[in-house]
Amino acid sequence: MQEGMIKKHEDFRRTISAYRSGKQQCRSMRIAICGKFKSGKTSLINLLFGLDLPVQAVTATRLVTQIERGERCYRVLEDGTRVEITAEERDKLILGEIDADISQPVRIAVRCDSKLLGEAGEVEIWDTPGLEDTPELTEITMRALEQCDLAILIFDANKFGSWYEKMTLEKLQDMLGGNVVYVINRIDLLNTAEDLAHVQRSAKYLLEDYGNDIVGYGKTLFTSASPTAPDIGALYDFLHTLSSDRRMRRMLCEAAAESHMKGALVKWLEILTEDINSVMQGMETGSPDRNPDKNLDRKDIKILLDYFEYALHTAGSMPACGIGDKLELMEEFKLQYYKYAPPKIPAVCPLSGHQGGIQIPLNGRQICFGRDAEQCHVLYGDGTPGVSRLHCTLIWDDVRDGFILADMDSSYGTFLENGIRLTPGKLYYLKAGESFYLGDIHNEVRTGFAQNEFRQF
Ligand SMILES: Nc1nc2c(ncn2[C@@H]2O[C@H](COP(=O)(O)OP(=O)(O)OP(=O)(O)O)[C@@H](O)[C@H]2O)c(=O)[nH]1
Ligand SMILES: [Mg+2]
Repeated sequence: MQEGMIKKHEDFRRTISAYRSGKQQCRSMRIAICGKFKSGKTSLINLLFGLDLPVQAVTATRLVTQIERGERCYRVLEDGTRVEITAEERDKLILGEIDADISQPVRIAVRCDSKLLGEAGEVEIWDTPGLEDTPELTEITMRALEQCDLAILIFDANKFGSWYEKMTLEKLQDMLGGNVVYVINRIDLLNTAEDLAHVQRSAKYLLEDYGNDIVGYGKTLFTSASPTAPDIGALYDFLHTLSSDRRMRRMLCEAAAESHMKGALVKWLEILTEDINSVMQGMETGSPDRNPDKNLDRKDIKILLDYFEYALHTAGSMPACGIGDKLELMEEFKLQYYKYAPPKIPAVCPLSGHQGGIQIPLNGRQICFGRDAEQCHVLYGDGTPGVSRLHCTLIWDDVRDGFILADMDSSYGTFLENGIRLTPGKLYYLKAGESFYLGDIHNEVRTGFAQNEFRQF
């Protein structure tokens, strides 16, 4: 199998099972502050948490900055390890002045001791790069949102309603199961009370369908992060409620986890469908991935089939996760797979004895070889030279994909095809196609799979 193909599916499987087991919910609640370029995200965070993260009129925030309870600053690497940094390095990294590859999911962790982060750090705030600034920064923010439980979407009061495409609102709503709260910032720049009333009416009109029963629908807070006329009371109160309301946090985390899982499943099913269609086309022509250098073997196709079944089963147990046409695809894929790679039936073929020349399927049981009709499945006549009453046993091991042979303390011994004599009672592993013999080379037994895979006798 193409390395990438199997790895990709393994990653999805791991993500889905983490959501299913509820592991995603055993961490702090993550709140993303997001919004368009220069809407005042970082300024609001500075005011709320008494921080001095870089706020500049032109340079964009280029990395996710995670505000958490504690002291010091860290750079969080892709694998989760943390490297301590100075405040100066922190600012340079955030503004992209240090040559950090921003396409890597590297975050900066800034610690502070605000009680808005909960008594024991139950809440984390993620400051994100501007949405719809550059595709690269939007992608970073979107990936961060996939790991967050609630989004606070910041608007600029002066440009309200002029840029947020319905699509962005829908996307956030979907991604977080409605865990979205809206903030209209820069209200200090509105000239009159009439202007403010106008923005309030527009907000109601635009946002009233977004949200959920936990946060409310179209929940909108008004703020100013102007250094000269700050007004963050409404947002502070909201965060304060959250940090002290455990039940609400749990409900929000559950709602977010369910919709993240749904999002991951939908994406996975799409990719699985694409790969399976390509593998099926390949199976018809005998080359499952249509690339002769990287043929999928039957084990890999089976893994793909198992993942597809798992994904469909999980999606089937979730409300509003349409899988109708995918079930048909799975049936078709199964049929093709079994045609392409018929199930293996481990079997033996003794060359002598009562069943000489006959294929005997193991059918999951341990089979015994010898002269005793009471105990043995593969029988030899009384007086057969070299064969004991109960001579040896053989069983198929699915995990090792091979046979296990053991000598039962026979008088003349059991031998591998290279002539090595088995130590009685010890287990020997044989690959399908390998032979062994009882006492004498004439009593050879061949192993393999029923029907087609035996050597010619
Ligand atoms: N008057 C006024 N200025 C603000 C307000 N909020 C932010 N600013 C100013 O707007 C500029 C950009 O603010 P930032 O906090 O960096 O905005 P941001 O959304 O974090 O920007 P990016 O992360 O780069 O997308 C700064 O010069 C702030 O001082 C506000 O409410 N009122
Ligand atoms: Mg910023």
